[in-house]
Amino acid sequence: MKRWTLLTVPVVALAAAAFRAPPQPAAEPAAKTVHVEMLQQGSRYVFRPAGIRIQPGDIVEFENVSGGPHNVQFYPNRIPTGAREFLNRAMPQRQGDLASPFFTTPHQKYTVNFTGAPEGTYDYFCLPHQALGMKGTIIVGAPGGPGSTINDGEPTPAQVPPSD
Ligand SMILES: [Cu+2]
Repeated sequence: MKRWTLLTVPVVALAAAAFRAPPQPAAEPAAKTVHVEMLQQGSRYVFRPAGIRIQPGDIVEFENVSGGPHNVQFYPNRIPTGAREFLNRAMPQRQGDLASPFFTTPHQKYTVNFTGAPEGTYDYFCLPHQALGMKGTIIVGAPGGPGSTINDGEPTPAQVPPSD
C-alpha cells in the first residue's frame, strides 16, 4: 500500500498545479486582409463588395480588376472624427487629400492598413466614376459618425451623397 501512495502523491500534485495555472489571456483576433475588387460590370462601375466591415488592424486590399483607371478617395465629411488625419498618413502614394493615385495597371493592388484607425463608418468613391455611382463603405469596428450604414452589404441608396 505504501508503494501506491508514493506513486500517487506526485501525480495529484501535478494535476493540482495544472488547475492552478493562470488562464491564458484571450487571444487577440488575428488581423485579416479584406479584398475589394474595382471593376466594370456592363455600363456600371463598382467596388465589390461595396460594403465591408473590418476591425482596427485589418488591411483592405483594393484590386484594379477591370474598367480602370480607378482610385480610392474618401469623403472628408463622411468619415469618423480623426479619420482624415489617420487616412492621410495611412494611404500610400496619395495624390491629394484622402485620395489614392489612379490605378492603370491591370490587377494592380493598393492596400490600406487600418491599424490605429478611429472606429466608425468610412464612405469612399472612385473619382473617375463617382458620377456613375462607384462608391463604397468600410465600417471599422462599430458603425458611427456621419457616414452611411451598411444595408445588406451595400450603402443605403438614400444615404449615398448626391454627386456634385
Ligand atoms: Cu472607378
